[in-house]
Amino acid sequence: QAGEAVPPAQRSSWASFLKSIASVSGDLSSMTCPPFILSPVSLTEFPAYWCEHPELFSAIADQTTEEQRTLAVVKWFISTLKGQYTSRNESMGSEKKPLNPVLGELFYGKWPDLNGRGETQLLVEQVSHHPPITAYAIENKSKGVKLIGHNAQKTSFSGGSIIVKQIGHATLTVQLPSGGVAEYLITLPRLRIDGLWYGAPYIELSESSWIISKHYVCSVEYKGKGYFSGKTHSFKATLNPAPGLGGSLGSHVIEGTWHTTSKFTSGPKSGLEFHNVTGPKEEVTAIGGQTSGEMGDFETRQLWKLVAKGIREGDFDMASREKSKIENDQRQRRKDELAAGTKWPLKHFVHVDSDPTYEQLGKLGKISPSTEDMYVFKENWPPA
Ligand code: HCR
Repeated sequence: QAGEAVPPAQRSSWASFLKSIASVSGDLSSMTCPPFILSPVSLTEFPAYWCEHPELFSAIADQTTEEQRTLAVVKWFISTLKGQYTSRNESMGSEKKPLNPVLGELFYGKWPDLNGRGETQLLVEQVSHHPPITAYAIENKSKGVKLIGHNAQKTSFSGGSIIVKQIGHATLTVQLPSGGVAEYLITLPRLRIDGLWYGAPYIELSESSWIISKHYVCSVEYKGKGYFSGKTHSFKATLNPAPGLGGSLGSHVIEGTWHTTSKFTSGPKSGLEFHNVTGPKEEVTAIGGQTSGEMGDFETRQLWKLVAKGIREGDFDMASREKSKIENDQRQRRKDELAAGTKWPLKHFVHVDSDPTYEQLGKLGKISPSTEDMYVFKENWPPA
């Protein structure tokens, strides 16, 4: 039944929200939603999902051949999808609308060194507000593995679902014992948000994404219920040596469901398990980014503290009052900058119009668009 999962008092505002998304497409982030669908977590915290399995991230550095390293990158990538796309359903009952970060919002975190895997650090900065763009750097310095990326979303409405095209990409680099660096270009899947009619949104992934290095081209195709395996959250990863590199590099096909397990279905390891995320995950520890170790006013959990408290405790008047204070402060800052002819300075990233790694590796997978902008990490954190 329509609105079944919506608290009765919020059904009419949910219906108006659905009507408005059908007509306003592009950016959902600033739309007003009924309280039941609000999440107390800002989008700047989402890049932490890339490292819910820090041991898989660090294991990339422990591989000795290109083939093993590529398989380790694909295994880490597939293992991040459960957190990225289903964790709000698990923790909050359905997909929710995250807090819309302000320009310059920051989030710092880490995963500790356990069992010799080394510490992994996370840094996130909101580098644009309109449209919302989030840049991140995740690094395990002792292992020499680093992920730099940014993401934005373009939304549209089709057949009762919200379609989210992810814009942006990530590059994973690994320092090799030989002194060289292996680079992997990672592109992002398309999302379909279903279940809106009932007020219980959830995500299914569609189309494909790529992981490309100069040795391997891996496409990951996503399908939901009723396609290749008939199961929700299905994927099929096909790894082939880059053009001209056949020889000693093997091809592999891996199939399964990204929120549970998968196995090799073709190639030398056929029949063996590939990934398994049915066990526990490891949440990031948020840390203060200031030299004193404290959180500054622009750090996510400090900035949104009272709004998040209001949402968690059901005090939506407080949440909305505190949110308006943040928004008014932002409006004033933009006005002042305009009057002074200045621009908000990014703290950790520099925007550039094109990314040579994306262009060169992207050609191997024939990905589109053929060029994308990027946010170069200034490598200025943590302070020495
Ligand atoms: C689309 C989405 C905001 C963006 C979120 C992204 C794409 C952000 C980057 C992460 O790496 C992966 C990721 C996961 C989320 O699933 C995705 C969010 C899901 C919903 C949210 C919309 C802006 C909110 C729509 C409101 C609905 C729930 C009614």
